[in-house]
Amino acid sequence: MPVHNADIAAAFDEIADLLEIKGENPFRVRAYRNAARVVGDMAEELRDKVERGEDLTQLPGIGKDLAQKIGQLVITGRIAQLEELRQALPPGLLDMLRLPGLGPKRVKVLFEDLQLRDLAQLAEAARAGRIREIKGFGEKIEASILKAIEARRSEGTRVRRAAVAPYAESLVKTLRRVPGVKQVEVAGSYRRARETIGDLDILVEAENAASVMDAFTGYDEVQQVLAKGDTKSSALLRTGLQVDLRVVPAESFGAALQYFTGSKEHNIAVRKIAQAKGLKVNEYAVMRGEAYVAGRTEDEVYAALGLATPPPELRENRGEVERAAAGALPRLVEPQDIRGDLHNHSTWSDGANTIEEMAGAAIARGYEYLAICDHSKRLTVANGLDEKRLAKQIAEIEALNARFKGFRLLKGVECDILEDGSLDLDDAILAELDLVVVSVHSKFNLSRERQTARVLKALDHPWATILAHPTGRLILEREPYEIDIPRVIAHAKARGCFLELNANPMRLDLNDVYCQMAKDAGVLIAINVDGHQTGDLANIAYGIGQARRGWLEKRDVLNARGWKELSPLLKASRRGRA
Ligand code: DGT
Ligand code: CA
Ligand code: CA
Ligand code: ZN
Repeated sequence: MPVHNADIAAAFDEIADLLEIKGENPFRVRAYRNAARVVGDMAEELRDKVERGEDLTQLPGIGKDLAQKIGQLVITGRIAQLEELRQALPPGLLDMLRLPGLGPKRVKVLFEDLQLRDLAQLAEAARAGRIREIKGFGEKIEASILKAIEARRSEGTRVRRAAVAPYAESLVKTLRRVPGVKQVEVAGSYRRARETIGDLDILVEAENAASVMDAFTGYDEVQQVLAKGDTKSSALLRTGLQVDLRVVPAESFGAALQYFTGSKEHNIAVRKIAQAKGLKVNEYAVMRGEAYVAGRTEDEVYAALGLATPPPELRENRGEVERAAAGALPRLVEPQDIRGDLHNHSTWSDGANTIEEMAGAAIARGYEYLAICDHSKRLTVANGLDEKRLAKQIAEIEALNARFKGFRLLKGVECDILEDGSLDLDDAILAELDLVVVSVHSKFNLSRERQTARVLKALDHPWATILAHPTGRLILEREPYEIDIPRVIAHAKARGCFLELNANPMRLDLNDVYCQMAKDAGVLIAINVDGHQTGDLANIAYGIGQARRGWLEKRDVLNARGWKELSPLLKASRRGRA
């Protein structure tokens, strides 16, 4: 199995963890951690360098010893030192180390004094009140350990949708190539475009199940086959992601797709409708008594129940079943509805591409407009623009615009909202722009009252146009800050501003529920990629997925409007409050 940089980085991190628990020299530990970061960030596969016999000690932070270990891992698939460390220490200690609040020193004590070797034993000891007895621990730490273990359990091992997408796509491609395969679809939360995914559910219609199962378990990212049967197999990929694969006959494919797309709550509501009609629905078919009614296609299954087919993104039992029964489902926004993007960066602040390059990428997508909204001066780490530099940028954009036909760059800024709700740049320069995106990048820990007041005040500003990433959350990494979004929505409506659905797959902020709330309040949503390089424009797909989960239709989306329609909307949002 080929060794990727991520594998090398993970091995170094694990060595660092184990050395730390053993109480080894902190400098040695840090050398491994640094190396893990350097390797993890490298674009080129080290495997290729090793195979070409290149000198790895040229890389920052990689000495002779580490270079040799990389070579060992690439060539033999193992690092002898890591194997020895694993032998010497129980593997469950690493899980303990990853609990918030437990560093290597504490794990060492728990292991040596109480002989605790994994999370199960740790939880048991905490419940029995044995942790509080240890010197330096106490009741508070005992309680927080229990809480952290519970949280880990309920969270499971979900991953962001974007981390799963490449595997979903390549698996589908691999399976479609297997001779005799008729159809392959990804079902489950992935098909519903949830922002995080627990596992992948794949359905295949094929003449010969055995060859499909062989192709699946032989897929080169599979690390461990959990089960291999005639109709179902499960495997863990190298990333730890579980994939469940089912082979179903043609007459059941639609029923299986409906069932395994879920959600469970949606399925329960659908089953009730079926029962009321004297029908039964399961993963094989819709049945009346012993008689087969439907099951070949999803449309056929829903039609048999008197329902229009709800788009997968709506299937959360949030009203879609009633609407499907009434034949009144929304026509959700689609990728081709998007006419431009209203929040992008360039090399003027922390972007990787020039304004011209960003424009080229937007034109290549068929966009009519692209707003350049670099950071403002307070964000010094991002090389934010002050009034002078912004004035220069405006001149550059105007010069570039003279060269385009059927496309325009919009002059904008992503202006920081300061702690008191005022904006980071002078009104005079803001007045020169086509739009002003405002956002919170600091003081995340204000009280709900103060954070909300801060943002409302920013929206009161005569030139504020769009509130970017309104809750500040980073999926699976940072909770949203405390803020009253229903009030923000009402305020945006009253002031005639817009809210962003940030399409960066780490953010997807606003979330689905808030998008629906904004739509119901009549506030238009800008689905923006917040691009920092040309490739980021492709992230619009993630934003569209979330928008569809939020019931948004074309008319609810600000940048689903062409420039002719958009221009007066931007102007009105400002003139109305000037
Ligand atoms: P995930 O994997 O946690 O991100 O979420 P899902 O929705 O993909 O859930 P998963 O993989 O456990 O199951 C796939 C679908 O199968 C689920 O969305 C609905 C269906 N399903 C699973 N278990 C049940 C069940 O107990 N009852 C019903 N009605 N449907 C179920
Ligand atoms: Ca799933
Ligand atoms: Ca599953
Ligand atoms: Zn931004």
